[in-house]
Amino acid sequence: SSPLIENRGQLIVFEGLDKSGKSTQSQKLKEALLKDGQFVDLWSFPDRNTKLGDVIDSYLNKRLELDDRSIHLLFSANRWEKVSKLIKLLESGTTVITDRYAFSGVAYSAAKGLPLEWCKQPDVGLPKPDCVIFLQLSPEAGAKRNGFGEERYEKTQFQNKVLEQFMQIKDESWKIINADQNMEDLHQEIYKHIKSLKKEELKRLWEKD
Ligand code: NYM
Ligand code: MG
Repeated sequence: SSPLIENRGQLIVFEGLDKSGKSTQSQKLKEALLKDGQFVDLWSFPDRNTKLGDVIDSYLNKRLELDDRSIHLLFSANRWEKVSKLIKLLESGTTVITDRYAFSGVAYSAAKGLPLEWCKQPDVGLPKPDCVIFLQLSPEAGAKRNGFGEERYEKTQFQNKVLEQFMQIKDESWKIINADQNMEDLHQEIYKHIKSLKKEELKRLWEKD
């Protein structure tokens, strides 16, 4: 492949239900790749540190009510406001790991009953991840983990619906991993998979190629 492809950073996305271990595992992957000498940035969506993110945080903490479509578009806008920085980082050779991305956007909104195709549209054209690590954990196991139930959406029945939607939107770039195992084994499995990825040209999400 061309030097441009060889030198670009990778976009690695963690997805999964609430409390599936994404934050812990994305942090551990970042540390491992840094140790290998790579440039790595760790992001999360929603990014609650922007003005839009502040509104999203209020919604998730039930201080604010919004129409389902309105909040869906805000989650997407919260990704788009960071895209130029994301592309700059990838092109300059930094690998970006994100804790959630557009797949959460679609899965959580579609689980409310919004049409799947409608849900995808606002995120069409975002940088396509080189890999989506999906941490699979049963909603029942997630519910037993610390902190579950505090935010909007953290109800076992709803999480089951979200899981169904995630399974609708997965594609060949997904690696589904059993998250119900110890932290270190899980990390090793993820790390090995990431190391096996071939470098390819950066594509865009949900565009016909
Ligand atoms: N969420 C997250 C959405 O509903 N749409 C989105 O686009 C994104 C990125 O926000 N329950 C939901 C999923 C989570 C919640 O995320 C907060 P986290 O990673 O649990 O802080
Ligand atoms: Mg959460």
